[in-house]
Amino acid sequence: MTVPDEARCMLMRGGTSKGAYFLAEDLPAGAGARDDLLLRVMGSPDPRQIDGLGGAHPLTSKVAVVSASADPEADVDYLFLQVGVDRPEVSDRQNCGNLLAGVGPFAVERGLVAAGDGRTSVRIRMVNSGDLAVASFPTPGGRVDYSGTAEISGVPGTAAPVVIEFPQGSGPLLPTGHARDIVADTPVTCVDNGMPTVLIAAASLEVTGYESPKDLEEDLTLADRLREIRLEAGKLMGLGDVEGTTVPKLSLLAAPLDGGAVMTRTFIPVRCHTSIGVLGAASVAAGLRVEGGVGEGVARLPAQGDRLRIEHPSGFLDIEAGIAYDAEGVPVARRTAVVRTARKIFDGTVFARPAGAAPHL
Ligand code: NQM
Repeated sequence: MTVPDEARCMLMRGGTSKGAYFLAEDLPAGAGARDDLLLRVMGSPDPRQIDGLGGAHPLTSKVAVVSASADPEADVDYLFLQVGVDRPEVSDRQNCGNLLAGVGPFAVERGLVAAGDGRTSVRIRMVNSGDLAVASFPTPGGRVDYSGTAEISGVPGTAAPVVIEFPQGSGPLLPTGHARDIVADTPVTCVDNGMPTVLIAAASLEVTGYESPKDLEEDLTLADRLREIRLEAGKLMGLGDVEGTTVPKLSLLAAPLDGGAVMTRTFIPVRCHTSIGVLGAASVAAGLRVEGGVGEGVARLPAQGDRLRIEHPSGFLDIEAGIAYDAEGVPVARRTAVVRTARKIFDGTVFARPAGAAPHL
């Protein structure tokens, strides 16, 4: 297999994450050669990713692969790939709603979608889940404008808003079929509104849910407990053996501190998120509304409307996510909508570490 050592690439911040965006045609067609190149582009495996683009954290070791879509309901296909930081792994088992924020602007920048004069909407098929999303953003004069006044917690400054809407998702909202399960002696709600997530009241793990991500990551007793819950919940959710995978995520819930619906600490799944993922927040928001779920008695839901404020370690994320009950009384997700921002950081050619030059670990 001959794998190239360079590729056309755009580095973008998408929401509170950062990643390398590629046209599918600019990467090797086979998954083996593609992943080999991406690991070397990111500088993985290496905890510092010193010899590549990666930022030494899962939130900055991400890739978006974008192409024109054959689906008549979509303009582009978006495949998300999570590149391991200290492990030589590239996973397509999860989606990423944060990098999704950059996909529409990237599609316009690369000429896959023609910009409207003023605003552009791009219909995106998320290849990882098969679900659709629609992103709209300002394109004055037919060019993407990244500047604006929208503010999102976890990103300094302001930027142009990217409004993302998800019509109803494809899979079951409650993958175990129950509002509440007991997993490793712990009450949980397993929910999937775009991201398989296990909701747990922080108090049931003897933490407050207000600790810093660093303090939680250093709590080895907690790490063992979360690992045990995740492995068991993964099986119950139909995900099989999740030992080496990035899903399900785990969100610890505590009462809100600042007028929101709930405070969260989300494990993705080993590192603790410095904010919260978009689809992770969509799953938390929908899960809180499920009657009999573990959010009851912890969350404070607004009296009306679909809008919820999810508090997290660096602020909050406002999201519209409603549920309904079908004729059999099974909860199903309705439309989800969120505002993110994105920014082009560089556009050019990325030069990968040469094949075979693995870093010393
Ligand atoms: O849940 C991190 C992120 C994410 C995922 C993760 C995301 C989402 O913040 O939609 O965006 O959960 O691994 O980038």
